Amino acid sequence: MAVSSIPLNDEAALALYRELLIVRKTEEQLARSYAGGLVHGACHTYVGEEAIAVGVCAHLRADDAVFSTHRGHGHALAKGVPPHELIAELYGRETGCSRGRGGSMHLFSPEVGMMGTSGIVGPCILQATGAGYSFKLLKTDRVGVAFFGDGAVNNGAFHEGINLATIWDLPVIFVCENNLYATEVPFAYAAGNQDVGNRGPAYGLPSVIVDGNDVRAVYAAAGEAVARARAGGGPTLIEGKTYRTRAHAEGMREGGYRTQAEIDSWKARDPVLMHRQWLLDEEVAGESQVIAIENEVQSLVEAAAEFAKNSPYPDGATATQHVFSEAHNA
Ligand SMILES: Cc1ncc(C[n+]2csc(CCOP(=O)(O)OP(=O)(O)O)c2C)c(N)n1
Ligand SMILES: [Mg+2]
Repeated sequence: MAVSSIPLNDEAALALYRELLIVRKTEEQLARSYAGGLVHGACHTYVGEEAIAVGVCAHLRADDAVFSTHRGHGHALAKGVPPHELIAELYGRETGCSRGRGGSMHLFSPEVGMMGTSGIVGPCILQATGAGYSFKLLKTDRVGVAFFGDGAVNNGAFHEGINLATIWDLPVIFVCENNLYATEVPFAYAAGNQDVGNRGPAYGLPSVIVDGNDVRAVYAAAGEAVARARAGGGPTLIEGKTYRTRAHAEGMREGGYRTQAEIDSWKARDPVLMHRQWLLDEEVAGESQVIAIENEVQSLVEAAAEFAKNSPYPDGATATQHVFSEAHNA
């Protein structure tokens, strides 16, 4: 999605709401589908964190490159993968964005600049740096974006990628989604410094901490970072403080490592509901207009799930196709 650049006008604010809903409703559909046995493989939902992908990707074009994580459905959707291609991929169908061969953690759609979700924590930081390097060599104004969790920031990839991007002034946005846990390990245990967005001065790049549940805050910070990168001003590190309100992955236990009170306190700051309330309070839209968007997105996602369910599985005889490039096979 590319709604516009800053400042946020009414049309863009409504477009952000629609995109938040697309991510939320698709994730809720996938959670139901997982429980119903339709999803093959793991399914890490992004519920509670939608404002980060939506606020960042609103500034991106199809020729910008996003590199993502194991929790990447929101990144793919916000970057422009349609819900029916995403759901079909998780159902293992030929109509999925990776032709049913990849599943949740191998979502690829180069046409819209979605350069992959990944089951490996960390490499997306280096891949985005590499994309930024090529964009700079090619003298374009394209940008590379890495989304990664708090679980990636004490990995060597973080240090190496951010340092290289800084010394070479690469057009890269590093977006840390700090949801306070890496699976069941609290960031409070894993890091001596509870902030990631204050590491910038140590590396020499601009860095900022934002409320990752506030789509307008993310939108503003990302708008500045993307504009700087396009203008040759180099990389930015953005930390969004957020929380996943579902289990680490569908089917996993919820209790034990975090309290219900903590989960509830974050649910009270739901990014979708917060933006909805802001639209109403600021009279950007009336209740009926907001409900119309909700109904439209609901129908879109239901139709996407239906499309996926009715799509064929790949033909077994084609198992070796679309795995390596055709040129490689020759
Ligand atoms: C290199 C590597 N080490 C360990 C794992 C196992 N693993 C899968 S998800 C995860 C936690 C990631 O936490 P974070 O980066 O904070 O993302 P979140 O799940 O919170 O969105 C780990 C350790 C992995 N996938 N890759
Ligand atoms: Mg985390």
